[in-house]
Amino acid sequence: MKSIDVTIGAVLAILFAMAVLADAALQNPSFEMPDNPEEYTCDRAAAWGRWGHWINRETGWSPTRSGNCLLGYHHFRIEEQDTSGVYQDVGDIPAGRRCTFKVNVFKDEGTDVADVELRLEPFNGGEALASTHYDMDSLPAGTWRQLQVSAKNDAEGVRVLIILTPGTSHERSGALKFDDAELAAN
Ligand SMILES: [Ca+2]
Repeated sequence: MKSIDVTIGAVLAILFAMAVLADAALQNPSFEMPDNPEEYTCDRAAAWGRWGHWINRETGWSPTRSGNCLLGYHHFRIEEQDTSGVYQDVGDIPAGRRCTFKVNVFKDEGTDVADVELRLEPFNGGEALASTHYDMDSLPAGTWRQLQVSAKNDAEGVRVLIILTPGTSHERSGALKFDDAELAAN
């Protein structure tokens, strides 16, 4: 009987490990860690790539959703037409999993960003697997709202992206805050 107990214990341990794996690990999902560990106020978040303008890790903006830091899109400062964004590659997801990427956004009153896109791409980038678009009318001001996008990955791993398109007028207003990203793969 003892060996059966051991076997059952081993099976339970494996099932537990599989349940943990179902929650794929995004690194630095709350943007608490600076890219440069010796510079607390570093405006790049560790483990996240970025492009474009004024999408910065902020250590002094409030409210955060958790911790002390968030990702701030300084829309009111942007003069260019092109997008800004951040992304992260997650390698340890077997092909064929249903991947769901979520992040929380907080819209400041009067923000006129043209589009917030959550996107999934293959690991290391490529043609989008799925995109979800949010315009400003769909986001309430002054409160946190969770955004999400889902797709099955055709090959191992996935890339998650947040993509921001500035407003069409030359006078851009407001800002967006992002915090508490998560990725599940089932
Ligand atoms: Ca945070």
